Amino acid sequence: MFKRISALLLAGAVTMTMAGCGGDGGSGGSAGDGKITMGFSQVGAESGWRTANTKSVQTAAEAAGVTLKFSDAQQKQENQIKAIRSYIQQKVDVIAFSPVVESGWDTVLKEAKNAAIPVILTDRAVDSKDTSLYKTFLGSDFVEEGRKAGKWLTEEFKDTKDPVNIVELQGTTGSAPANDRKAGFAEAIGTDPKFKVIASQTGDFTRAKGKEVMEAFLKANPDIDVLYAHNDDMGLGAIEAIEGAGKVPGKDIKIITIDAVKDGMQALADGKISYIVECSPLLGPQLMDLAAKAVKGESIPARVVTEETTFTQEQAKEALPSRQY
Ligand code: GZL
Repeated sequence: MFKRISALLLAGAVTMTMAGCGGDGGSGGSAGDGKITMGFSQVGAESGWRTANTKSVQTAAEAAGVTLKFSDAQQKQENQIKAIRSYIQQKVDVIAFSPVVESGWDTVLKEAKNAAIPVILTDRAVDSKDTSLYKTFLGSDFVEEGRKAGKWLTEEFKDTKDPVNIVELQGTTGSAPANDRKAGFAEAIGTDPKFKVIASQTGDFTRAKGKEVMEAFLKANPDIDVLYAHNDDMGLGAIEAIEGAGKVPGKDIKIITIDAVKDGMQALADGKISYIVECSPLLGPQLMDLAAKAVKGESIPARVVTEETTFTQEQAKEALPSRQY
C-alpha cells in the first residue's frame, strides 16, 4: 500500500542556529540551555545503507548541537515502541524514527502526541490514517525508485521478443520500501506481458538472506534472466549465489538494485550489477533542521522527498572516487 503524498521539496536547506532561543523567543529545548534533546529510534544495522544513515544522523546532531538519545531496534517493532515510550518518559523535545514496518504505530504515536512531543518520520513511512500523529515524513519516494528500476529494464530488453524471467528479492516484509519498491517496479514492467516475475520473496535487506533466497531461486528456476533486488546488500549476497551456481552476474543474469552504497557501486563498476537506483541515506542535516522548527512550533512541510539519481556501469566508475558512503 502506498500513499501518494504530494512531494514537497524542502526549498533549500535552512541552517538553523540550534544553540540558544530563536528570535521568536521560543524555547530551544527542555534542557533550558537552548539545546534540543532528540530521541531517535533506528531500525537496526542490517545494511550498508543503514550504517551510512546512522552516521549521517549522529554527525548532523553533533554539528547542530542537538543532544541525541539513540537506540538500535535490531529490526524489531517492539523495540522501537519501547524506545519511543522511554523517550516520552524522559520528556525529550522531539522524537524521530525510521519505522521498521508501516503498520501498528497509532497507539504509541498518540501517547507522544498526548505528551506534546513532536514526532518526525525519517527514511520510512507509517500507514496511520491520522497524519496529525507526526509532523513530517522525510525520506525517499520508494514507488518512484521501483518505477526507475522497471523503466530501465523495459528499455534494456525493448528489442527482446522472448519472455524475460525476473526474480525479485524483496526488502523487509511490511516495510514501506519493500511494499512501494515492489509496486513501482510492477507498474513500470506491467506495460509489457513478456516481463514475468517468476519468483518474489523477502531477503530482509541483508546480504546473508539475499544469498540464501537466491540459491533457492536458482535451484527452482534454471532460466532466470533478471534479478531485481530491493537493496544493494541483497544483490551482493545474490551475486555470491549466482557465481556459486557457475553463472556470470551481470551477463547470464542482469541485476538491478537500489541504494548505491559503495560496495554496490563497486559491483556495478565491475559489471556484476547492471543498474542501481540511488536511495540517499544522508538525511541527518535535513532532519536536524526540521527538528529545530518542529520544537519551536514553526510550520514544516508534511512531506520532504530526498533528491536522488540513478547509475549505469559507466556512471559508477566516475562517481566512485567521490562517494560519501
Ligand atoms: C530505504 C531504507 C532501506 C534501504 C536498505 O530508505 O529504509 O533499508 O534501501 C535498508 O538498504 O536496509
